[in-house]
Amino acid sequence: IFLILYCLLNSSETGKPHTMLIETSAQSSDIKHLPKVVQQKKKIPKPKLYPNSALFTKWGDDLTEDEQKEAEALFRMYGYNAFLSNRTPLDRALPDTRDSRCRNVYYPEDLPTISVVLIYLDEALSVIQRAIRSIIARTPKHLLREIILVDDYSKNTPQWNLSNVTTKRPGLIRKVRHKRQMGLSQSRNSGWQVATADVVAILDAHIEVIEGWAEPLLARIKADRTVVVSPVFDKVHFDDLHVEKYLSFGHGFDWALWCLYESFSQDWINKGDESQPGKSPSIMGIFAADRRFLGEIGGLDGGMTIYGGENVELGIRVWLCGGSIEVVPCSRIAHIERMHKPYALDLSPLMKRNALRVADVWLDDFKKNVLIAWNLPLQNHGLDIGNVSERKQLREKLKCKPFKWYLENVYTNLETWDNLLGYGTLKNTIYSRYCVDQGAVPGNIPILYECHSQQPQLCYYNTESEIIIGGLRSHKVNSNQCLVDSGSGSTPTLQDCKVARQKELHMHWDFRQGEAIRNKATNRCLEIAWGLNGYYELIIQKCTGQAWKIDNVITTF
Ligand SMILES: *[C@@H]1O[C@H](CO)[C@@H](O)[C@H](O)[C@H]1NC(C)=O
Ligand SMILES: *[C@@H]1O[C@H](CO)[C@@H](O)[C@H](O)[C@H]1NC(C)=O
Ligand SMILES: [Mn+2]
Repeated sequence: IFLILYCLLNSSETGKPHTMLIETSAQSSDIKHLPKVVQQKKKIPKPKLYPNSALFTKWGDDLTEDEQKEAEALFRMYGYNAFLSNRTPLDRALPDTRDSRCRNVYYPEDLPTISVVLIYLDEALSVIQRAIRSIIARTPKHLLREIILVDDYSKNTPQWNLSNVTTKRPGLIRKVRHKRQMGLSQSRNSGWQVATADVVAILDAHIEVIEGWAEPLLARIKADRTVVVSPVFDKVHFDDLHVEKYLSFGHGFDWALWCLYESFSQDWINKGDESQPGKSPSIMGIFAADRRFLGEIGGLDGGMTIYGGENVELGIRVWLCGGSIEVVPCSRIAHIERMHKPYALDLSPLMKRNALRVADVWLDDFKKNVLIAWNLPLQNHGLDIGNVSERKQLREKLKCKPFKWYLENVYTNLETWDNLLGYGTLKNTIYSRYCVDQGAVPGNIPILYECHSQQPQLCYYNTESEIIIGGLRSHKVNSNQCLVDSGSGSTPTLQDCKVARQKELHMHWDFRQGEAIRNKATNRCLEIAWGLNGYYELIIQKCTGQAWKIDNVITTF
């Protein structure tokens, strides 16, 4: 089976669906839950001061009230359990989440040297210290040139005492601090600029590397300097900091450019060796590359602001401009999945702006798919995407391939959305305050509902005369919901479009902007009628001449 999983965890933050957790039942016995620092004695339960805080759902039963206050305050600041981190050994042991085959690989002594860049904004000191400790302890000494800390203008920069982590290797740690917040892209560039080793690994600072993480990355880059590689991230739970093994996936995205994990190619699966690197359409943001090659292809797009899209931009550019991307399962990094990120409560506006920038520079005719995914008009969306002329020049200078090549050769799972005629909310002209909406989920009865223009109300009309309701999926393996007239009764239904096509349900509609929506098979119309409950209802009936409008028209229909 082919899996697609969104990578951002909490939907309140992003408006995106939840990520499924990827549990590996086969290997879960490998994973030792680390001893909890806070002793769990069975006593009279302490009163919970924060019953609604995610931090205390599964953790912290035995904390005193003062401890709860401290832990909650730190959690709000960092999005993870900094209270526990401060009380956990910096050199704690981690489960070895590698495939057993990885442990027997022989790597030559003369691998390229590595500079490790840790970028951060408002990160707990003990978390950064633990990252540094793990890198020093688990990277061959003769290969580790330096660790570069890039502080993107954190609000509370602690007076750092790094003596616990650096005693034996003076000069190993270098610091860069931005004078104002410049975002993920610029942070990565700042680290790259001061790096001196053959290879640069750019990581988040809320990570711990797992034994043997560097060698497989360095070996791939030594074999081919144009390969940009990513380790596999295992999940560190934000509350009790235990490590959960994740399966190896490729890194992809949807047309809004939200990141997601997806299965490697059938070729990779057929090899039957999960320790082998797999080709990936994109990267998540944690990666290693030949330092000079990364410079030659233009580093990260410095015009990106704060958060989002920069990883997809790099992924597309690497593929189009002469390189490739691989995820290397033998290289593993335990990464804290924060409950919330320090950049903004709602990441969507940041993401949208950067996504439009990627679309403008790289996507050619497929730029419209990004606009459709964000439900923006094709002309004059009115958002400021900054100056992209330098990035367009870069694309010319590097003689990069057209985006179509990427869709045909690299990311073949993306649906190209060629057949769309119109998109957006669908409103009846006699009562345009209400929109067609997919209705209750689970369920398959579309309704009329107060307009909010979120995914449940996004509708599409295409050249097959299908009406899709409730969002449009970006990947060929996924399916949309099509409006169907069951032929009797007055209730409209939604059916999986692929199934509806197979079963030849009545799913084809004559529709022109500002006119009736009439089923080709039954000749009945989608209309609204005053219901017994005192509201307008969405129904199918003998046509009475009602008209509909969809927000955006791609091709006149
Ligand atoms: C690091 O060292 C300082 C003193 O140099 C000490 O106060 C602090 O607790 C140490 N941090 C950890 C996490 O061990
Ligand atoms: C965009 O940047 C280029 C150089 O990078 C500059 O020549 C051009 O004037 C800028 N355009 C605008 C509108 O600022
Ligand atoms: Mn992270």
